[in-house]
Amino acid sequence: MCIFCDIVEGKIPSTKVYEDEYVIAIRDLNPQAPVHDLVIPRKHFDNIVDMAQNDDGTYAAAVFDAIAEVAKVEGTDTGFRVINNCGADAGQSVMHVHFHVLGGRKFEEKII
Ligand code: DGP
Repeated sequence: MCIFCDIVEGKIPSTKVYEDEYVIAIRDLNPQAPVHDLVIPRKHFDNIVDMAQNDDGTYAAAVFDAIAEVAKVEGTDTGFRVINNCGADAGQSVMHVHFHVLGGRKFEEKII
């Protein structure tokens, strides 16, 4: 069972801000900034390593396009931050690869 597969399939409700053939983007349940969306490939990959090994580049390209679209749709395209937590030690809590798009405020120069 995977929460994000269920969201992709519409079994769990979410607020979608963007979708195409390969990815969806939804508002994060627990936002850390005025804009906090998650770009999620429709196909299940556990994390970036799984995606790098098993995607021919289609989903990776779609993720980048979607990130740019989300920033535009959310009105934060003059500055935003993209975060991926890869693996438990990095704080990944949902084991379906996803990319946090954060914006709507100025961030510090320090990344963490
Ligand atoms: P990470 O820690 O990188 O695996 O981030 C998981 C994010 O997913 C976290 O910020 C909260 C969010 N999240 C978890 N469950 C749900 C859900 O059911 N709906 C939505 N919209 N977000 C969720």
